[in-house]
Parts: sequence; C-alpha cells; structure tokens
Amino acid sequence: MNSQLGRVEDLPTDYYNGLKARNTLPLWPSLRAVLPYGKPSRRTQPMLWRYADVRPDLLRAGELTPIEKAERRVIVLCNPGLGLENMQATASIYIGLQLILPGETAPNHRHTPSAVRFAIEGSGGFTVVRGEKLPMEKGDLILTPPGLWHEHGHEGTGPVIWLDALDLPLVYGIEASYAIESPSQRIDDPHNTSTTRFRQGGVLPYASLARQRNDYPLLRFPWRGVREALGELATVTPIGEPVHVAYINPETGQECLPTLGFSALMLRPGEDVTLRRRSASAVLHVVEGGGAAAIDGTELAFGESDTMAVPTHAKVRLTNASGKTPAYLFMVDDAPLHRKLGFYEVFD
Ligand code: GTQ
Repeated sequence: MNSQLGRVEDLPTDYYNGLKARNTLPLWPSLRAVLPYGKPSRRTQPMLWRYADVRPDLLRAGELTPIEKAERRVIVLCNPGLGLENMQATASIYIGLQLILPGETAPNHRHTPSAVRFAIEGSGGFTVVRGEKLPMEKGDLILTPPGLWHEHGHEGTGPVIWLDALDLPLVYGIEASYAIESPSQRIDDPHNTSTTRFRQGGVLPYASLARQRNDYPLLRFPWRGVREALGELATVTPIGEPVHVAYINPETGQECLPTLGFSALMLRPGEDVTLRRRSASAVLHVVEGGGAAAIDGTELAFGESDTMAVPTHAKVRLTNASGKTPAYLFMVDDAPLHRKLGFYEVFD
C-alpha cells in the first residue's frame, strides 16, 4: 500500500481550481482520510458525564423553562470531540437527560428516529406508547420505536428524571429526521399488559407462535427482572468473564429496535472485566454502584447515574470499586446498525 499518495499541492493550481469550479474534486488527496487503513479515525472522545453535575442544571431548567416552552425538557450530553452543537454522545447515539415535574405532560408525537427511556430518578412518571401506559420506575427501559406515538406524564410528587437514547445523529445525518404531533392518545391499555404477557423469558403467550409478527410486542422491561437475571447469570459465569444480558424482542429473539441495542452488565464485588473490543460505539449508564473505567486508556471514575461514551473499536475495562456490593451498568450501542450494514466485528 502506497503511503504517499499525491497531494493537492502536487497538482497545477488552475487544474485544481477548475475542478472545484465544476463542483468536483480529485479523490486521491483525501482517500486515506475517508478510508483510513486498518481502523476508522474517530472524533468521539472516551468521556464521562457526572449525574451530580447535570442534575442541578436540569432542575434549574425546570424553574427557567415551563414545559409548554420546551415540549421535552432535556439537557443533552454532547461529546466535545464531535462538536457540542451536533448533540452526539457518539457518532450515532444521542443521549439526553429529561425532567418532568408533577402534573406536567410532554405532548404526543411520533418521529422517524428510534428512542428509548431509561428511568433514573423519581416515581410516578409514565410514557404512553401506542395506547399503552408504561410506568417508569428507576432502571426501567421503555421503547419508543420509530413511528409509534408517545407522550410522557407524571402523576407522582417530586422530580422525575430519565435518560433518553436516540439514533438521532444517524437519522438526522441521512436527512430523514422529522416528527409529527397529534392530540393526546386514548389509553387502551392502562396496565402495561405487554410486560405481563412476556413476563418470563423462554415462554410466550401461545398465540404469539402463530400470530402475524408485531415488530414491537414488548415495550417495557422492568429493572427488577433484569437485575434478577444478572444475579442468576453471575452464579454460572466464571469470575472475570462479563455478566452481560441483552434486551431482546421476545417473539423474534433479535434486538428490540432497528439500529440500537440494549444490554445490562453486572460487576461482581471487586471484579475487573475487559469487554471484547468491537466495531460498535456505545454509551454506558451506571444504574447502581461505582468503579473505574478505562476506555482506550482514558481512566474514568464512575458513580451511580453517571454516563460514559465509548467510541467505535475502543478497548473497555471496568472495575467495581466495592468489594462488598455489585455494580450494574446499562449499555446502549449501535451494534444492530453495524450488523444490518454488514460490518459488525468483534476483535481480540
Ligand atoms: O421524549 O420524545 O431527548 O422526541 C429528544 C427528542 C426526547 C421525547 C429527546 C424527543 C424526546
């Protein structure tokens, strides 16, 4: 492979200017920039947003901006390597922390980007998706798939805060991002029956076997069940091997949403794990506990409700700081997108 391709400066100025005047460019001076050898070039910085820093700003937004003036009262976690104004945690993943106060509603809309909510704090918050009312208690994962109506409300007391993850940078980047609004949905299912129907992994409502496939049969994954599953998996997983579960569509066994993947990790007391290096980018959110992360050599100390960015192809090592209690992390990644595009890779 030739490491010294021709440069712009090697070309006659009038030739180069003529190309530009005709809205064209020579490839070779830029070839290595767009197709770097061996590994993608990445602007995403390994980094951490502390909940203790973001939370006061979010509560202040609750005083400064009424919900009618915000629709979604969100502080966005922006990776500085990608330019703050681009609102990217990683190149494909948008992350925001959203606040809703008692009695407020965030109006009904639907959009082309896929979204999920992961509840962080407070009680009494809910999202209505496709006419189903979904409670949001700490650690619950709520899907709002592309094109499905969703709106948020709060029937409790005190602030409710959750993490939003969307494939917005991707969908916006391909000029396909838009939303439409509609009056509040009629609640057909006030008791979150999708979560009841798919209560137990490995068994399905019998009718599911013959039923025309619904792309999104299960919309809410309560944390309690995921935490229990991690605890059980830990008993049969050698120390040092990640205790890691994936959230799936219970009818297909595949990922829940087209582009984003969701999973949860348990770090046992004192445990140190290295995740397999892979092509996907990710965001790690701390559900319980604290510890240390080394992401491509960047050392980050994490505590409860903090959020970290993991670039594509990055090496990730996680250590539980406690010798007594487990730590739990929620992960969003773009592995489903990489798989669909045909280049998902796991290295090492
Ligand atoms: O709650 O529907 O953080 O539409 C960004 C866009 C949240 C939402 C965000 C959204 C929402």
